[in-house]
Amino acid sequence: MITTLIALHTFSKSSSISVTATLGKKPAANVVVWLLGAGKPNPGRFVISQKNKKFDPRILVVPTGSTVSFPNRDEVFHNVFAEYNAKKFDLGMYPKGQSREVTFDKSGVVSVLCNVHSSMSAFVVVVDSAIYGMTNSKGMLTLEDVPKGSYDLLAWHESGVKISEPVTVADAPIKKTLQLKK
Ligand SMILES: [Cu+2]
Repeated sequence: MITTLIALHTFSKSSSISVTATLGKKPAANVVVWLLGAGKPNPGRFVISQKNKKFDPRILVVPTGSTVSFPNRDEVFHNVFAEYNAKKFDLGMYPKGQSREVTFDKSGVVSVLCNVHSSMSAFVVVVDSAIYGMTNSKGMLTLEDVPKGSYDLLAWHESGVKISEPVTVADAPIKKTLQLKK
């Protein structure tokens, strides 16, 4: 049994990266983390609802090429607009039950707003990566099934902080602490 475990360990082609993000001395939630160079992005379909005059989820990470729809689930009209790649997109005003969508074909951080309600704000973080995630309320995230190799580990927080650190994945799982601010 012990022999088998050792063999599996030796021949595994991937490992994991556990990230803990802190802001000051507190855990930092909703930090978007991704690996550059670990596979091509696999685009998908995502949803950001407009409910109770809020975008939900407020922060979304998607691989490049993904389409995000913005259904209005409120009784009031909402609008969705943003600057994206120095180009403004504006989905206009639309009522409950309607949805409009945007395809994000280039990486970057998109700040999404509603011109009816100035308090409404969301971020779509578009990443050129197949391996990405977001820290939980404890500031933690584990990226699983990372192929062995060297990458750039990138992180983004809505305060504007960006972090880029080299990381090399070998046999053993890796633990990384990202200090967004001391
Ligand atoms: Cu609105």
